Amino acid sequence: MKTILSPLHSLHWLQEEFSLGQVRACAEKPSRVDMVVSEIRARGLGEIIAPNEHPLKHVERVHAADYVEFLQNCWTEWERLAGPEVDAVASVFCRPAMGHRKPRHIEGKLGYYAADTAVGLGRDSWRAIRSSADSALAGADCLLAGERGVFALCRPAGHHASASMMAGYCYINNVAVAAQYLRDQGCDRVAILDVDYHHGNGTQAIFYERDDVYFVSIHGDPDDEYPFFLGRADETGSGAGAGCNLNCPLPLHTTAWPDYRAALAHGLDKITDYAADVLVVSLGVDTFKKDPISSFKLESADYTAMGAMIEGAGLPTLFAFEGGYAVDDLGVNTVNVLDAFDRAAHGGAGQAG
Ligand code: OKP
Ligand code: ZN
Repeated sequence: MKTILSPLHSLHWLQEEFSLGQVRACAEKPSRVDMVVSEIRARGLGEIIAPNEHPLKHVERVHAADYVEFLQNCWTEWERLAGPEVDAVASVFCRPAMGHRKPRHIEGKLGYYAADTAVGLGRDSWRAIRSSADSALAGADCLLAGERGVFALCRPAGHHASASMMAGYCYINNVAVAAQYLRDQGCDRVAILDVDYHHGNGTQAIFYERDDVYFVSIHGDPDDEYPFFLGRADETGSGAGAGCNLNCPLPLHTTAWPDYRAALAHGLDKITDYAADVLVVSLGVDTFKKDPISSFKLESADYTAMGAMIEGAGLPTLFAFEGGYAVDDLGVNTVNVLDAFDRAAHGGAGQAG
């Protein structure tokens, strides 16, 4: 399987995040990608190529133009105010009781577009953000060219970002952009499977009222876990999208492979019933037992089983990287999914590369 990766990802690195009342080192860092790259090379998964730049109009099919403009220009306005050393981070937030008028001041604009403090923008963050979306789009191009499976090693991640909102390390929703692009290029029905530990609230919100994109997310129960405000089982879609959203919240601390596997089998059955043309997977491996910010109990070998199960859906599949913060095990767990998919797709033989 081919991997799409932009070297520009490392331009985005927020050193600190605010959690439980304290500033601490950010779990989301460039070395996450380095670990995955080493494992791809060590296992000979396939070639790693940089994405070509795609027109921003594809991003604007799912994100509001004013939001995309904000992501591009935030730093220039922020630097004038806060200087060149400090990342732009929101410290006020636009709650429903305040209406939703966009202010002129950059501090206010940050609060208008951000859902939390885990989405700072540094000097060159935009270049990394755009390159991450380009990786997803280039991955979609591979499916359109007839490839069975492809891996977009996206960083930053995307699944918490919605049309006009950045949240939880996510700015552009890479998977949503790719899914919309696949629709625009002629795929009639797209399924998205989100196996990241956190609910894909952004992806859900973008497609909630649509029946041309079916969304499944398996995640820590949002009653007890980020993103807290979306991801319940009773959120099933609305309007034309009624019945096209499936949330499988699972309990924190006790969820290991047998329960996870049952939820995944159910989600894949629903995707099969939906009769999608293509599958896009939000591939987060923060379900791992040693993940520092998560509470599921998956083992490294479980990711091999996961990859084979996903292949069993029989669909052209774009994997896009999301979370996973147990850095030492990140490469093995991620490549276990991809390599198992490849082996199942090729009838037991790994692809040379
Ligand atoms: C991104 B992805 C911590 C608050 C949560 C944000 C987590 C974002 C996870 N007290 N911080 O889905 O892996
Ligand atoms: Zn996550």
